[in-house]
Amino acid sequence: MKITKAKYIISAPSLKASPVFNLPEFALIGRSNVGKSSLINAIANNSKLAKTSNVPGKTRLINYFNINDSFIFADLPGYGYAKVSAQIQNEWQKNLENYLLQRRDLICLIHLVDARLPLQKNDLQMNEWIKANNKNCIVAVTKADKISTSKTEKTINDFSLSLGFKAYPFSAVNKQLNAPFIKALEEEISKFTPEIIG
Ligand SMILES: Nc1nc2c(ncn2[C@@H]2O[C@H](COP(=O)(O)OP(=O)(O)O)[C@@H](O)[C@H]2O)c(=O)[nH]1
Ligand SMILES: [Mg+2]
Repeated sequence: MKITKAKYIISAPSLKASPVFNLPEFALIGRSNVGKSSLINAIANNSKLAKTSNVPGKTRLINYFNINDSFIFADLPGYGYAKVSAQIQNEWQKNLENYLLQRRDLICLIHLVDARLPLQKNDLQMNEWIKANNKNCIVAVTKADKISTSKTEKTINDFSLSLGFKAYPFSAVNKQLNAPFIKALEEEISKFTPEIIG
């Protein structure tokens, strides 16, 4: 897969406000700061496409990116960000669940976890939810450049076993590590059958 174009499309507050693209869609889920925006930028070969920062944003929006006119990345707000009111969190939870359960062309969730950290409580909660709802999912183990090469294989296997989905190393810094992840995306995309319109 050679990415020649990537474009930010829109930020939507809910499923209802989301356009239908008729393209296979991947949703990026993970804690704030795990590397969701960096993953999008790395795949898109555009360091400015999705905002990356150390300061997690407060905005609860689904950010849609069109990659190569062949698939969509939906960047979801990171979980584990406590500085919003319980009411806003509950509201968003409903919105998010609605999107994850009803979005027509959502073919696969990408659950991002940090290679350097043990699975956190909210990672495990997310994983339970994904399994309870029978969602298709792959795990991206981010910041893989931060762990020694000799540990990578075991780390990936451990994540895969703990979460019950295939896991792949990912690095926005050392892109050579990303080939198996990209291949997994391609495999998911190849299973997509577009809706016949008209
Ligand atoms: N070393 C390294 N740092 C990363 C990687 N991915 C993200 N980061 C850093 O982690 C921080 C959070 O990344 P970001 O993509 O904004 O996370 P998000 O909140 O999940 O969107 C930023 O400082 C990034 O530069 C990676 O693969 N390797
Ligand atoms: Mg982000």
